[in-house]
Amino acid sequence: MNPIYEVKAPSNIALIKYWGKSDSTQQWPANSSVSMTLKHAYTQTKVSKIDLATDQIIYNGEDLAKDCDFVKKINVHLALLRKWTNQTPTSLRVETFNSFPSDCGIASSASGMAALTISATAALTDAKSFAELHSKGFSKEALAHYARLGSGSACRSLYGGFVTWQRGPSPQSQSVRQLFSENHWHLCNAIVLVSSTQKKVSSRDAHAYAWSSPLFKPRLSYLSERMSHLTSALEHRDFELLGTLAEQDALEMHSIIMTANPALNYLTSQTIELICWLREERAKGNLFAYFTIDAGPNMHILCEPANKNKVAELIASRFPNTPIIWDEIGSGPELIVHNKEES
Ligand code: 2P0
Repeated sequence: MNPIYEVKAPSNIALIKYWGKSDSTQQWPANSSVSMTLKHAYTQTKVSKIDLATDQIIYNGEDLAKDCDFVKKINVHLALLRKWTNQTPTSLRVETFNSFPSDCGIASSASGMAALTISATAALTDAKSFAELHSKGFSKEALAHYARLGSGSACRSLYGGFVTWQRGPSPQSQSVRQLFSENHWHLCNAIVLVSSTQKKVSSRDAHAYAWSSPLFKPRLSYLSERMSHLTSALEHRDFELLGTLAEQDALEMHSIIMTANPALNYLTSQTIELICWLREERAKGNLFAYFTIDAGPNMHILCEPANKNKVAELIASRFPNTPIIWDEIGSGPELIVHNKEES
């Protein structure tokens, strides 16, 4: 009777974006980044050992074909985890579910790779908690390292609250840590769902083009300054400063994407309309909210809880047909182990 190792890992939204890599094999980012861990946008992954020759991958209830890209990506990551845990011959059943639309700029690869890394490592090592994983040599830091190899932004989903992924002076010295816990500052995040269509060019490909934009090197030259201002905004709960920096950083990332070779564009005319609208409402004093946008068309509106109803009301009156997914700062991943008969 094999137990089921279930992990709920959150997505995260970057306030200072990871964009571009210095070394793609070692997943060494070109810059350090900071994110806020979410609560309701998560991936739930259940892993158990099976007596079959190959792995079984089930995504949102569907038994996926072995040759689809999603399964291939999971297989590559499972091979890495088997090697790390020294459990090469073990086959696994992986059942995974996203609480939100995938591949459209809500960081499903972050929550997905974090959930897969923790659940598969726990299953392969028979560890029933993070403490047990740690005692067997699989610390959160080490799990973040392996999650990062699957997808860069996934390493930040190992922790709750506000999290930084520091580039460090070499690929080996990069690190991930919590800056402030979720109890430090309760922020809300309204994901304005402009489109839930899968994006045409993956973030992975787009990262590689960053270096060809003339704006990329100038960005890298002053990011450490923005990072220290952002850390100070978080420390002092200075929402205006946090929002100003998050907007600058998101627009800068999209400017790089749009001026790279090949030039890409993740924004739509509705995203631009939303940007103009939100800034006008803020200038008029109607809305104390700021935005950020990941590698997709959807806008993440950041606000403090006292302004949540006002944000919802104004969006509903100006964009009545656009769905909103409400989220907030969250506490990081959870690991639960079930015996098969109770699952
Ligand atoms: C981030 N994004 O900091 C940035 C901002 C999207 C926009 O990291 O190649 O899926 O797997 O390391 O993590 C999305 O890219 O890329 C991303 P890989 P990933 O969240």
